Amino acid sequence: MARGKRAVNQGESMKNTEEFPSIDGPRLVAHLEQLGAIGLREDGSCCRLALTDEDKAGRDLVVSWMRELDLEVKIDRVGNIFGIRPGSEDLPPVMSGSHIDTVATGGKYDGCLGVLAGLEVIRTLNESGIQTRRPLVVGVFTNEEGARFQPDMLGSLVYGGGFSVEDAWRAIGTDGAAFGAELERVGYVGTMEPGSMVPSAFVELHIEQGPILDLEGGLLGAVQNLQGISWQEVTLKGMPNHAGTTPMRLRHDAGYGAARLTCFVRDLALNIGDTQVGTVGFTHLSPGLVNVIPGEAVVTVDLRNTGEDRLKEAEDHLMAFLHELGQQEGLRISTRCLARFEPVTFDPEIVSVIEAAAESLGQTVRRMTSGAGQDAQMMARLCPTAMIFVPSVGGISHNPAEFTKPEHVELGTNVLLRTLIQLAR
Ligand code: HGY
Ligand code: MN
Ligand code: MN
Repeated sequence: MARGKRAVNQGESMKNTEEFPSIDGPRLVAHLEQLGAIGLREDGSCCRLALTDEDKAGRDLVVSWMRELDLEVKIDRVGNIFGIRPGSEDLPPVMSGSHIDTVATGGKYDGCLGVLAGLEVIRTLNESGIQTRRPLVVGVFTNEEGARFQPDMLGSLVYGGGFSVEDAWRAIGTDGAAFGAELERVGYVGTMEPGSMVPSAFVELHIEQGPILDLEGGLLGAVQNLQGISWQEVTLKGMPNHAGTTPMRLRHDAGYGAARLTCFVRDLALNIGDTQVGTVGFTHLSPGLVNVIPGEAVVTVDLRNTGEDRLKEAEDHLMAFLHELGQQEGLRISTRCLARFEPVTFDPEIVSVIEAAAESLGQTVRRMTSGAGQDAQMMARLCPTAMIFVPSVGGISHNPAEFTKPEHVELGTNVLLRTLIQLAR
């Protein structure tokens, strides 16, 4: 049966509304606000960096909601949390979820929507007395953002088998703290073996974090793929010297090297074009004094592309540039890979079910690519996986202005409910 046809059929089969209760939108929005108040800063941003006290407080709140819903709570060896709702049969579960850690200047929706929407679906099923054939699980993955510990998506990467527990425990944060020690300090060292519970399917609801749905006026995205990510830390070592007495021709200025690199990354992305993006998000100059030529610079480079070959091409151009820059300026330049993930294609069947669920609610849905890294990209290593996107107003994210309208929060969660029930039949 042609995919589109099946989707319509599934859409037809989903039209029967008494099978599908509606979630309580205002209740979900209130929970997003309640979680968003943890780690709230004066500028309105959320700061719950992975495994900090704020992250612990968020975890404790979510676990308390899981227990209220009579879910069995399991925690794995890298702190991933799973709330498990039994099905009528003891089969591999259908899993949803996301992350609740934030970047240092985050919003209230990134990740949190996926976790709290999953719990709202379960709360609604409990209230409606609906039991699914398969168990339902809501997952909360550790350190998705990668803002403190790299690589990003660390918890789901371990769960998906792409990184060992030991390597995760050894990761050193940007503040010098060790992942394992922090996990112990916040009390989230579990005994469950990551990856031991293999779902039959994984569906993540997430804000788009980009401008497409908002600009196009579309309401929903069925995410079919996700771009590749390359994170590198570049260290440039020159010669610290007196800013007044050192002639320009004798300088080995690491600060100038960092500036050249920043401009190169932007020009590289523009020259490659299409989906290529490039960002220098962090630069640190030392000694960082007004009258000392910087002796050292540390710069992060984030390159992404939907095509693996073009991402590799961008990385090759970067390396060639750094080699030439080092020779021109007499700088010793080294790089360290912080994260490297190839593009991911999600499961077309799951995408079709998401489309059918949206259509059963009379909504239009467009197929999309995720520009952001997601826990779903790691779960796709284990089971059929796809994502649902709802609009981000102004395409803004990783910013206190991050906002998704309550009606879109509600709509996306109702699509998630129908998708999960359909998959858990
Ligand atoms: O960087 C990302 O795309 C994600 O927010 N970790
Ligand atoms: Mn996210
Ligand atoms: Mn994010």
